[in-house]
Amino acid sequence: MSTNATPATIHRQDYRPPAFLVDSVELHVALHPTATRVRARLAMRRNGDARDLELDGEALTLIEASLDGAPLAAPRMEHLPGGGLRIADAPDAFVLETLVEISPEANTELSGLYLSGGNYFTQCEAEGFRRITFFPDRPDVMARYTVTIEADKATCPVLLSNGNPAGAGDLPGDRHWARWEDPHPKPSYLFALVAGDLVAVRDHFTTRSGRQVALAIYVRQGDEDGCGHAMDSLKAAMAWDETEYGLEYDLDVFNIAAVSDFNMGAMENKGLNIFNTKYILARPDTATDGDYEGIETVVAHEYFHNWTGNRVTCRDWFQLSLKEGLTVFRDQHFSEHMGSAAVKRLANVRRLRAAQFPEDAGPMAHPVRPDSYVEINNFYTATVYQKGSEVVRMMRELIGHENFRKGMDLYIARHDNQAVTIEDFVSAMQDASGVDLSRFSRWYAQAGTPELRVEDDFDASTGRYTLTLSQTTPPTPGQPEKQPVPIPVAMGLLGPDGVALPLRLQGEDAAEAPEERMLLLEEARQDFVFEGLGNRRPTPSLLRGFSAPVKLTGLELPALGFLAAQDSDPFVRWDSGQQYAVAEMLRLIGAHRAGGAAPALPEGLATIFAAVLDRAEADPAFAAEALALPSEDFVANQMPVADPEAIHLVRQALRREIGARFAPRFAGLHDALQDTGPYRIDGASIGRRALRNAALSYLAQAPGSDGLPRARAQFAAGANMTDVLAALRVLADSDDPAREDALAAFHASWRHDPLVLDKWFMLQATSSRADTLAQVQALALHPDFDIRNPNRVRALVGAFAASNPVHFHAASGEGYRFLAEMVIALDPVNSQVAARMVSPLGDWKRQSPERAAMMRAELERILARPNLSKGTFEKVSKSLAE
Ligand code: B3K
Ligand code: ZN
Repeated sequence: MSTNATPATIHRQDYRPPAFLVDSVELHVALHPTATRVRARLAMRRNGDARDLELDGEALTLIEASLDGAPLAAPRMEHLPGGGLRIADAPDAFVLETLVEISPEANTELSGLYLSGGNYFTQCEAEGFRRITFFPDRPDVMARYTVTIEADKATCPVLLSNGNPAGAGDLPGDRHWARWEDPHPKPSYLFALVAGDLVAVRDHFTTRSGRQVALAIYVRQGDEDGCGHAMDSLKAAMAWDETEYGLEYDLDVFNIAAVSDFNMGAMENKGLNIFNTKYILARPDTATDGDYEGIETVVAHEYFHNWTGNRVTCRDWFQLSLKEGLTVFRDQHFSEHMGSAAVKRLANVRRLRAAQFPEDAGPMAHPVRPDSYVEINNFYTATVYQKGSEVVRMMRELIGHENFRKGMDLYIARHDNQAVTIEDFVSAMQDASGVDLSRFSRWYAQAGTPELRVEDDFDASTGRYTLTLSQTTPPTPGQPEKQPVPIPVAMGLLGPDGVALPLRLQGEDAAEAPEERMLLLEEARQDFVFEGLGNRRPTPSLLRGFSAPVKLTGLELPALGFLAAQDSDPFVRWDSGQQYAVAEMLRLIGAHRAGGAAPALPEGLATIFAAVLDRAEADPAFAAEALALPSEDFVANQMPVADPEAIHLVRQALRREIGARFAPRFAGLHDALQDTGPYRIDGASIGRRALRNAALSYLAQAPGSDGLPRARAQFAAGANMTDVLAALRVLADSDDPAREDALAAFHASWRHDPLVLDKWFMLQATSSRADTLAQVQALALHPDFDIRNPNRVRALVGAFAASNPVHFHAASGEGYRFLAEMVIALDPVNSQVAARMVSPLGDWKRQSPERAAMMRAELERILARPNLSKGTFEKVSKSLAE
């Protein structure tokens, strides 16, 4: 029996405006590791009929409170069950003063004010401010903040908060103070404070209207040499927001502080972004190309929030995608501009399919704008972020790029300094473009990934081609019936020779037939009739650029092979190759399960690979993507009942066969693409390294090849972390005699660099070797494993459970048990991270009955723990629902 009381569900429809507003906040924070004192002076006023004032609060010790100078006490003031405060009979306007004590040192949740490496940091989104002071902690209460921080001079030389600096001075007892004023009203979730022994890497930016902005990145001493890429990315993002959207920065300073203990990637606090060190620190010898790309994206993302999120914020947390979907769209667009646009696009699609599609098909499926939640932190999801971004992208394609820009201008002009809804955003787009978006809004309301099915018919005697598109969206929890959504389908038709055919829809003028166009599927099923094709039977190239977040089905192998080789659209070329590979893998898995012989490389697939290799050096980044077989999870998601062992066996066999078949070409690429000059982080250099390392990885699979010696040499050469890690991954997956030494050497070199050590954990957690599960269990007891550090937990536990399906789904059930034990151990320490770790266990419906029963048993075991956090409770109980 669970001893957990069922926590309350919050419903979107229950939204009510705040009963009281806060005009200004004066905070005085006297820092101390175990007894920080926070004095808050709130100028408040009534905003409705309610007489009683209710304030949120959590883990606060109240010292004193007063209203308009008069001390407050029971019975007028009472403590509420969750930790909040109620004050009866509040006047229309008043000043409320409270003094509380909190312990940053005891705060392992990393929400509110906490200590990391002796320095103070805050994290307030979504509901952390209530762990700092009593407050109406909801995003539609926007106030002006003045913050005074006081601390020991020696341990805390740096004192930072939001806005502009507004004074500093010394205090008796070797203490000092600093004041910060934020002129822009903001919701409490954007409050931030950083204090400690940090050093600043400085730069500056002049906005296009001439405002001088002082930029600083605060890091621990010794990390200064890792900030260059983050700083460059920041300046590029600031310039991009001006040229692309006309949006300038609005304070005198922009500060970033980096912290090793952080629940997620970064946080967009006004004027004082706080970042996981993972998304700031990078040197060629410590960070991979992927890390560099992540830094560029996340720095830009947080910067872009200054307008989409901070100046215009969310009315309530159901509107989260208003800021997150839009800001992901903005950062993806920026990154496409900074690198190879086509390759960035398909990498983002790959991520969407890996994370969001399964979420949409699983127990936690929810619309981009959810209808209810228990713990809002569980809804910072791939659906809200990535699918939300795809919805914005579709809207831009539907109304046109110019209208989209007008819509953004209108949205900001209308709602600057307001807390608004997704409807407000759609209305601005609709009003600016004149396009009716009411039906389109279903994308925000309906969960589940639509399946787009294609059928076609060609009449060579009339030159008429009928393309029939139909859509269905499977039921999701709480949404059994689905309506059709408008699906923009960017498309072309290829003639038998691969040349683009003119696209003339029935009734159109022959003179204006384009070679590419956007069809809009609005109904469940529609015919699109093309004319004037003569006797050239077309092959349809659909969903170019991934014009909608849907699953495309209905194309047969010959068409996929043809598109993979011939289409002009890089996304369709890549995707057709992937779909082809999935179809063949599913066939081979079926044959293997039926007791067939060892899987052999299908000739059609070999032809596609050969074509990719032929063109590899013309676009190495694209080739690296096209050479990657679909992941084991992706294949599993296409099966009614997954078979992790068979999938792994077939995928590994194909990798071996591909390695063997093309060994000389892989060896040639590995030689030819070796970097000679200094390490460079431009798109072309990244692409070359990606292709070279893809070649090495295949080569190492080929029996009798020199792949492993090459990996050893590449590891030893230590040119840069991208190449070192790629080589070490090959060794870590192998039985090579040098494996143990290489891992030990890597550990010895980097044991003092937490971000690099995370890679050491992650490589072992995701190894395909048979002994991986035992290794992972041992690593959880390693002295360098620290359950209080979220990066380390993600590197070992998260990577194993989410990215090593064959071992996580070990037939013994040990993988499930390991994850459950970690969740149980983590929940009382850091419930946000614990709840995130639960997801892989929720996938039981897709597994065999034996595995499903073991997964459910582990979920039940977690649920039976006393005092489970509401976040973990929500994830586990929803995961168990039939
Ligand atoms: N807004 C933050 C995420 C906060 C997560 C709270 N659990 C970072 C971002 O999306 O930019
Ligand atoms: Zn964001």
